[in-house]
Amino acid sequence: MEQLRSTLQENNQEHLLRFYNDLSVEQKEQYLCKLQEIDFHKMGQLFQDAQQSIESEGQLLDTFMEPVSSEQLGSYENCDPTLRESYYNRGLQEISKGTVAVLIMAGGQGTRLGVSYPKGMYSVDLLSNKSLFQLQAERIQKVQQIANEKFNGNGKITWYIMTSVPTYEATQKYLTENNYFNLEKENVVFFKQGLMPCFDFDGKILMDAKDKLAMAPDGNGGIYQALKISGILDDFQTRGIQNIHVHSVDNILTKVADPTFIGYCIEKGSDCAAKVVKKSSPHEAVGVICKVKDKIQVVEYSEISQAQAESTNPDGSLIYNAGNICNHFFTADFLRKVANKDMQVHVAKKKIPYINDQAEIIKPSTPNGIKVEKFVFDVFQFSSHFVVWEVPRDTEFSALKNADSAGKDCPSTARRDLYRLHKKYLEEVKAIVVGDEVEICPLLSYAGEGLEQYSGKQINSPMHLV
Ligand code: UD2
Repeated sequence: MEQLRSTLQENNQEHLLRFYNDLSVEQKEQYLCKLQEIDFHKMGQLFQDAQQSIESEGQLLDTFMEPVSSEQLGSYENCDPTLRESYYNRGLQEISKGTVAVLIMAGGQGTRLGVSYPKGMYSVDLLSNKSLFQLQAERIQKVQQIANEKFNGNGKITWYIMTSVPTYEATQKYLTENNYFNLEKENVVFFKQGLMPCFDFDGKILMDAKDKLAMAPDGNGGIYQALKISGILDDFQTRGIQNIHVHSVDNILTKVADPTFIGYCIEKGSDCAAKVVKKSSPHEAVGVICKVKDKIQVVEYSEISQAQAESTNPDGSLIYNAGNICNHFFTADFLRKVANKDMQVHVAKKKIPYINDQAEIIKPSTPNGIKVEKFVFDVFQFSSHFVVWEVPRDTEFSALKNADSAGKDCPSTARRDLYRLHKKYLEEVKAIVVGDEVEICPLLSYAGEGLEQYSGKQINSPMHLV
């Protein structure tokens, strides 16, 4: 106890013991254990770094930012169709050999969307009424079937689901109750990312109970430590998994286990890659892939300065135009390599419920502290062969971030973009689609293939093809 007290004093955190004497013997024991798990010196360091990045407001980055060189940018649209087909087949071949896994980052809390349950469970009111998780699980089944039929294999895609402490229970319950949407139970693996303490603006860690620190998920960059601590890196080894497609939960168009992307990365000998789309506007809420001090990285939309975001080439196109869509490829070896790397932290000013000196719960109406989180893309600098794959927005990206009142990146734009894509797939096989509400079940077609039966046929909206 004395040693802990002096550690807290050294790090200006002794206020964490101000309710200690009010606790029962059992509460005291549990609280001390939790405090001992925290490296207060490191937390103090994190806060100093955090302060610096808040004050610089993106200026620090400006002076060192450069666009990525064009030869590092692969592009679906500019790629020779035969070469693209070979990437697609290479990806399918790896899936049929069982070396491919999908890892969905599902720890985010759907605050902006305005729901209290995990976003993967959200339905954007499609004709099928399917949730994001169901669409993703069915895309896995379909691409697995295509791969095994083509290469006469029996490969299984393992679906790893990273949740945070707040999203674990609901996610696990939802997927088990829905029988993993017919994926085999042994190929669905849940694991949790870590938590980080929340600070007030003076660097003091907040408490949200007499025996509890205010904690928050450590960001999607928590994945690397979580993979190690949860034994998932060993599970990759056991299952012979070498290629992992890591993507966000909240993009309704995600090509889950995308064979073309996976094949491209493997053919390029890449250990780490990112999918991008051309930004829709200078201030679109996506990070940009660029170089900072000659190291590849993503500068997040919340950290780029307005000047850089708006800077244009002579032809008027944005200089920083490679919009990160939270859709990555890693080899298992690379994930093992970065598991112990100290990651940069990012800060966000937030409204954090806490208890005051009278132990009353305060729910602030304005930001009262900062949350510290790690970003998944901060490991790109450790890659020995980083590549970028640019994809068309209309076939691969429609983010679900906000409630419909926002008018963009919301349920109605997600629903609209999925219907538009599926209508395009049908018109590509010369079907005549009357109206706009047409949905194709992923078990019928993964990405527009296998629809020849509709050639020349008229399809009247609303229509759900299964
Ligand atoms: C993310 C990207 C941004 C852009 C945008 C596209 C990061 C850090 N930023 O911004 O560059 O690609 O998406 O829509 O990736 N998540 C966790 N644990 C956490 C926090 C988030 O698993 O602690 C997951 C979350 O469930 C989602 C993904 O990471 O699947 C993106 O998270 P977000 O919504 O917090 O990121 P956003 O939209 O600010």
